[in-house]
Amino acid sequence: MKSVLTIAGSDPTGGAGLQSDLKVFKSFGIHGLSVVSAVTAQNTEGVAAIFPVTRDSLDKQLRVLLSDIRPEALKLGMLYSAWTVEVIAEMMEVYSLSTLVIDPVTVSSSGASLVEDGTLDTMREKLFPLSRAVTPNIYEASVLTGIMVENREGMEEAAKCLKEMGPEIIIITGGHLNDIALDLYYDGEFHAIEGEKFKGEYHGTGCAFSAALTALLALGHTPLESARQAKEFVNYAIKKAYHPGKGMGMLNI
Ligand code: PXL
Repeated sequence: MKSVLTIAGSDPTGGAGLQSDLKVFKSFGIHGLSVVSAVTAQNTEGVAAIFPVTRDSLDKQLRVLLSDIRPEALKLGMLYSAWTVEVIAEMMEVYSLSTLVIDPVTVSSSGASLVEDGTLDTMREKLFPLSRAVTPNIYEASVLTGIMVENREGMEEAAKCLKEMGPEIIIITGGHLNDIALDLYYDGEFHAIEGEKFKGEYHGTGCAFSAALTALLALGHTPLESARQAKEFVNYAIKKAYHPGKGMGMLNI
């Protein structure tokens, strides 16, 4: 069985973060490895607090794990602190890791900031050039590029700008666009991945998309095929979503 590693925050609701990533990996028949970057205190109504791990903790978690198991692919979710980027870049080199998928998490669906100042800049500079894919939503694409992404033209402009930062492919997920449901895939050529438009906010859709993409790449699918299947996976999970708490719905993974 292939192994895939997520470096992400802990979400006690199980709807996002490493808990969600592990469920997604399992759905694709992949053994999930997880290293915690930060612990959040949250429920379905919102994020109450974030407790980043120490640099020593992240470093040790990774070294001990990677000296034993070699993951087929690596997914980055909420990193929180800027120094996490340096630790991860070093580990990629020391353990010759490839197939890096970056979900450049900035805010939670409930609106809480999930990064410290400077983390995204460092990530763009040090990790984008090493990455196979970066999967921002329209807000994250706007923050990373300074281009206000509100429609297809904006997505195209931002995708080109992001690709110049080094990743092999960019997928801008358009779930938050006003009236269309469009993910834009760009590898030098554009491919529109269209889908159904769902009403309401579902917790962890970005995490699930990116985790599914990582699993599919690890299984050897082409990036475009992986992106298409990952979108179908998330759409199905949204259709079957449920409400275990008072707030946002949970994807059915
Ligand atoms: O959906 C982004 C996200 C990622 N990681 C963690 C989160 C969230 C959103 O709340 O809590 C740990």
